[in-house]
Amino acid sequence: MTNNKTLCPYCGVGCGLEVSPPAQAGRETNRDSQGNPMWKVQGDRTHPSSQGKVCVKGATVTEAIAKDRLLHPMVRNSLDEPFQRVSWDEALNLVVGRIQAVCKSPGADAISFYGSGQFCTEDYYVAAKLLKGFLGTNNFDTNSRLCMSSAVSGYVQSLGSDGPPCCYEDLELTDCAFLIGTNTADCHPIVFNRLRQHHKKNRDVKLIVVDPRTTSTAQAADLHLPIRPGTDIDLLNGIAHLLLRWGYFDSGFIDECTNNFPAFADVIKHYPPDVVAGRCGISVNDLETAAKIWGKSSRVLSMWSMGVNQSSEGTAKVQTLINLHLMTGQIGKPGAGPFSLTGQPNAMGGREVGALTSLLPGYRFVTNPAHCAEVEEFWGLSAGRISPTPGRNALEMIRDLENSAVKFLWIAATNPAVSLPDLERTKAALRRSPFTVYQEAYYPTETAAYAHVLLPATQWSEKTGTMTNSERRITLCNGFRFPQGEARDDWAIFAEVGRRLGFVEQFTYANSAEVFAEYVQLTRDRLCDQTGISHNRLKTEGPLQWPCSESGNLKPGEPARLYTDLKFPTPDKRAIFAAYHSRGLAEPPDQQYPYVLTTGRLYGHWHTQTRTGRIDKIRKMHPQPFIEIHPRDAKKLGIQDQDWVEVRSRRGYARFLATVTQAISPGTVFVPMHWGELWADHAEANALTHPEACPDSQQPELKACAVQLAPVKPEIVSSEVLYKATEFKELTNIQSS
Ligand SMILES: Nc1nc2c(c(=O)[nH]1)N[C@H]1C(S)=C(S)[C@@H](COP(=O)(O)OP(=O)(O)OC[C@H]3O[C@@H](n4cnc5c(=O)[nH]c(N)nc54)[C@H](O)[C@@H]3O)O[C@H]1N2
Ligand SMILES: Nc1nc2c(c(=O)[nH]1)N[C@H]1C(S)=C(S)[C@@H](COP(=O)(O)OP(=O)(O)OC[C@H]3O[C@@H](n4cnc5c(=O)[nH]c(N)nc54)[C@H](O)[C@@H]3O)O[C@H]1N2
Ligand code: SF4
Ligand SMILES: [Mo]
Repeated sequence: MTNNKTLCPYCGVGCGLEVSPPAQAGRETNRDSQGNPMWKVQGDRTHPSSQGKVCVKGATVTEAIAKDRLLHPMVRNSLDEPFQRVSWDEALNLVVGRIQAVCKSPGADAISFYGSGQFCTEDYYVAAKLLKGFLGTNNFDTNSRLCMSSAVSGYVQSLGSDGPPCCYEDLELTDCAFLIGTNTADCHPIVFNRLRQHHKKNRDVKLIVVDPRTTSTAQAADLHLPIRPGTDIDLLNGIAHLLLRWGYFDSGFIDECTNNFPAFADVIKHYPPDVVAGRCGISVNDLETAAKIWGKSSRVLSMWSMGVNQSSEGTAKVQTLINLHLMTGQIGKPGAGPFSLTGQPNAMGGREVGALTSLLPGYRFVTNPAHCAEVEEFWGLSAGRISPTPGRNALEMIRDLENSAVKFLWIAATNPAVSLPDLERTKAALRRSPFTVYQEAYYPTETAAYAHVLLPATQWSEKTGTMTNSERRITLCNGFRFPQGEARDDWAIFAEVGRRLGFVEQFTYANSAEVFAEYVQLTRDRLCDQTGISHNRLKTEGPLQWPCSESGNLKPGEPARLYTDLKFPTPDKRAIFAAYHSRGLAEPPDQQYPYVLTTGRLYGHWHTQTRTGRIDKIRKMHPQPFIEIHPRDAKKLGIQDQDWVEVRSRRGYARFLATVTQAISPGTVFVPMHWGELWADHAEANALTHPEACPDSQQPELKACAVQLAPVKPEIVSSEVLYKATEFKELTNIQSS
């Protein structure tokens, strides 16, 4: 394996890429549309997850990596002042001095760190060691709070541990793929591609899609259930009701491998088909068809993502889906299982490393004294140094900025001024922060406007580290370009801060391979055992799935599944049925706000567009934000296709061009999440959303809020939504030197 193999830095599918330099002897130079030389990308055929395939995002990624980069450390005293370029030494002195002062008074609890599923495992690890270990605060959260935390909490509560048990080979072995709350075709394209091939080749293989919108995923389905937003638990309990009634359950598995079935059976009694169909807004016939397909299939693979997780009952939704697998014994065997599709490229790695407020490395919990003791010993800390209480999560961070409990905010590799809910409130809270460090690869991004210190980070292509994809496969992302400007690797910045705080020995690493080697020791004998993996092994043998212990004999490319012995990591080795009734949406529509707004993604764009907004091909694909409205609602409101519409919620407003389409259910509207302040005027999905969250996972309900709609006169909005990077530069007052 040569060192031009890497991983796509976008979604959790984790496709292998091969990159070749812009100018190669005897070959024509690759250029982007502006004529700049560009690294060429192709799929890595040897990568077991993607087998040479890539989608448009992976294929165009190199077009954005050198544009609008943050090149030097910058500081300013207040948000109204311009940034001044400083040396790394000055910037780090300032940061370290501030941490020391805050730790002295009022104490480390006033520090909040907010990171990202786009970190490499090594970045997370050093940050977690610094914050949770050496600073003694669990106020370390990541944007996975908005993304995967319900999946984590659902897996933990139903199966005893986090960790998707399936692998991609199951896509080609299943009889029934049950896709719920996932637009896989647009958001996990290469997973969908593999599934679709299998589905097309085998007429008996069934594809069921549960989504209020007729997405491109739903269009490929044998059965599409366009349920009302927030009625997933009704649907899943309704399917369980029929499976029980018709005798499609595995009593052996239920008896031998699970607990709590009676409580679950008690709940599903209350979900007869007519009640469920009415609540979900689907026909009894379709509900029965879904249950029949599930019941008759010998291998059922369910997949889900944000339509399930981003909900005020996200954990309950995940567990209710897992219930169906437990009831029918559809887990721990090829082609079957509850498969959470991870959003970001390394959200999985974050979970393994403990990058949520309640976690520690190796799937450990801060609330478990034995876990704390193990990690303390490994890091050479005194007993009790790690706090036994979960720290401040993303939403609590906003709350505590409001009440001035946060004195030092450190944000890295995420753009909360676009991606957090209830943006007006979020921005006001960020504005109150007495000291914010923002560690980014690009400039400008919306969040830079709220920073006192900007630290330039290297990004994919410039740094070497590992990432774990949805099927628990770890790939080495090789750095293949020189860093831009003075940018440094995230892990190296955290380590440098650690050394400057006096922990020289504990934070001295020659390279990221050393960081990884240290980290894997904390996975020894844990479910996510990675002690058999090293940068060197990944380099020579290619990507590896965990579990992969030192003594393990798994060969590269050989599929690994969890729970094939039907033993689960709970105290009595049994999985647990959850018994949940549906609670519905946190903010249901009413007379004043009669529509449900749902938000999500488009095929070409990635989140807040820091990369994809700078790629011509993708901007042409999705030139502007829009709102999908059903023709019936449009007619009632006097809105025609391409009219401007103002959308208001209790928290804010935004304006979009209408796309009048049957692809959305009546009563529901959809807007994409990708347009922040930098890319369009008043088109932020999160200006509208609310921060109500799941009580178990604390994941906010980004998928539903109540809104009202009204047509607006075209003269009050600009006819074209503009790319405003230059203006934004002035807005945030950067001074280039
Ligand atoms: N192109 C692209 N791909 C991406 C990303 C990207 O930004 N762009 N981001 C990555 C990340 S981090 C993530 S988390 C994933 C997200 O991947 P997905 O979860 O597939 O994407 P979303 O569009 O956020 O939401 C999925 C679907 O949930 C549906 N939905 C809304 N409410 C409900 C409900 O109540 N019940 C059900 N069953 N469905 C509902 C929406 O209509 C939508 O089609 O994508 C990853 N891949
Ligand atoms: N309404 C609504 N809101 C949502 C969602 C939704 O469906 N609807 N989805 C939520 C979900 S699932 C997610 S995951 C979030 C995503 O939201 P964000 O995390 O805010 O989105 P990104 O644009 O991916 O931001 C990542 C940032 O990291 C920077 N970056 C890239 N690589 C590196 C690196 O190596 N180091 C450093 N330091 N920086 C780097 C990028 O330039 C970019 O600015 O949005 C959430 N918000
Ligand atoms: S499917 Fe995901 S990982 Fe694969 S190329 Fe597309 S964005 Fe990258
Ligand atoms: Mo995500």
